[in-house]
Amino acid sequence: ANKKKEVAYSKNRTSYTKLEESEYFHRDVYSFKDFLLDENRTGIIAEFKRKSPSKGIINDKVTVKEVTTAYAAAGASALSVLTDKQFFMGRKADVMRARKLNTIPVLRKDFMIDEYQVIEAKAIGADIILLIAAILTPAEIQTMASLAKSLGLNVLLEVHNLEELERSINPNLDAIGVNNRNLADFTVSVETSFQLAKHIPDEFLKISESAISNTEVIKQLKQAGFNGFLIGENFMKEENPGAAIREFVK
Ligand code: IGP
Repeated sequence: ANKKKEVAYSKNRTSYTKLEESEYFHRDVYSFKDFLLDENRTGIIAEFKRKSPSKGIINDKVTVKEVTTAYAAAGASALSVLTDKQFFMGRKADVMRARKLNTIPVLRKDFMIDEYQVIEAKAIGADIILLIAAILTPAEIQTMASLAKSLGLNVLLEVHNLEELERSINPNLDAIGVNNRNLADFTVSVETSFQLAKHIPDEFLKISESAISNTEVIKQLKQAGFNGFLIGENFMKEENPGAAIREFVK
């Protein structure tokens, strides 16, 4: 068994070293906070998402280049790019491309379950990682968040309810995202954000995620203390997501 462990370790070591050789691994990441609180930006974290489990194909005709550069030009504070292949038709190459073409923070959107993926996120050019409370233990969140911080990455913790929030919160997190989509049945309600807002301590950035489709809701979310608004489908469902965000923020 020891031998096996050793082999696994040296295998990991080799692949970690590969990641550390990436041109992006040693870059300084953008501060999520600086871009979210920048008065000249919108607070919108605009998502590139081809497909989702709830909607199926949303848009597989557009390119990372045309969409992310249009999002950034329209004043998005950050980009969210899916790297999960199975459910979202995402790729790690999409994050690399978004990184190369833009000068705002990029969130690697995926189901992160181990430290390798955190190091990988840095290596592909991400600035922010997502940790989902519903699929991680508090200890895993703690370990992955502190590794992310040691690499200079920003950490966004996603919660769906008060119980997840209370058990998962720790000082290595930068932002707390309230997901308005119930992962068990895919139903959505922005009420989730309004209910949880007051329970998020002030030292964390507050993000509302999913099912945001008009600027009136954003106004109300801002009043409730939210700094960021993660929006995917509302833009991606259009033939031209760049035109959609321009119209949205006009
Ligand atoms: C965006 P919407 O409803 O605007 O497309 O939602 C984003 O919040 C959603 O894609 C999301 C997600 C996730 C996807 C939130 N948390 C976790 C994958 C994994």
